[in-house]
Amino acid sequence: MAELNQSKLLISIATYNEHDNLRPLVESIKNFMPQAHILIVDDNSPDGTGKLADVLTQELSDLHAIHRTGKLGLGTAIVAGMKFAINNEFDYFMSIDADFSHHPRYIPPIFQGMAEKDVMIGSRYIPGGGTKNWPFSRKVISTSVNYLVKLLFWMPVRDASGGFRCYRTSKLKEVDFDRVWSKGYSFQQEMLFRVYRCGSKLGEYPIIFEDRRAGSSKVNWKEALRSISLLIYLGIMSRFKRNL
Ligand SMILES: Nc1nc2c(ncn2[C@@H]2O[C@H](COP(=O)(O)OP(=O)(O)OP(=O)(O)O)[C@@H](O)[C@H]2O)c(=O)[nH]1
Ligand SMILES: [Mg+2]
Repeated sequence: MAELNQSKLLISIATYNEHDNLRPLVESIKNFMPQAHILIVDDNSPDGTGKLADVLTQELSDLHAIHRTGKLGLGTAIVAGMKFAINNEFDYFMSIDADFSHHPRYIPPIFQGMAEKDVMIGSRYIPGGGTKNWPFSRKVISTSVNYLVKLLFWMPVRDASGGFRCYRTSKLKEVDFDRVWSKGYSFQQEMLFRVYRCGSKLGEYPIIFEDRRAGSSKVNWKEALRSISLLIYLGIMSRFKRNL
């Protein structure tokens, strides 16, 4: 445990139109994990989230911001954060949504889990975990996608689609980011599969996922269908090809 306490953790927040959530989220993360550095990856949000990120970097030490030119997708925003963690010699990389669906109170126990694992997942589908205020349709789709992923990839986890995760950076270094196909929703499953193939030990910690606090939902059903097709293709190809 002493080793974990002395290590460097980067907590990365991808943002698109999260102005009203960002400041309270950053304050809450600092409250639960004062020693962590925070990175904001903003895609030129029309609501001024990027400008607020710059204000916060002036106010707080250990806070960094990456500004991209336009909405390039959550997957590529997380990869940008992972590359930042690698290039700046962080030992651990954690991703968290900006809308309080992933409550910062879970950061310490998820991080503690890294003492024995290479990836820790904030999990809705192990005992103690769950969802709150989620429409029935999203519950059904999320559960079905997780069954499908289990069938396709045989990974020893119950929640392969959640984005509240901590990775050991040394394992991320083994992943060839240029080979990652997903830019949208399937990114979480694909990245998990890629680190798992590198021999990572996966762990889960139960979380209650709450629907977003502020801002509007950006769910895109066309992208969801595209992601499911991509996962099916990747799962089948992975049986035949080592070099994906
Ligand atoms: N930088 C960046 N962040 C994004 C992009 N799309 C989504 N995000 C962020 O990624 C996180 C997850 O996206 P959400 O929109 O909350 O996705 P969701 O939880 O499936 O759906 P809702 O909460 O209903 O909108 C949030 O912090 C978003 O602001 C993007 O294209 N670029
Ligand atoms: Mg959300």
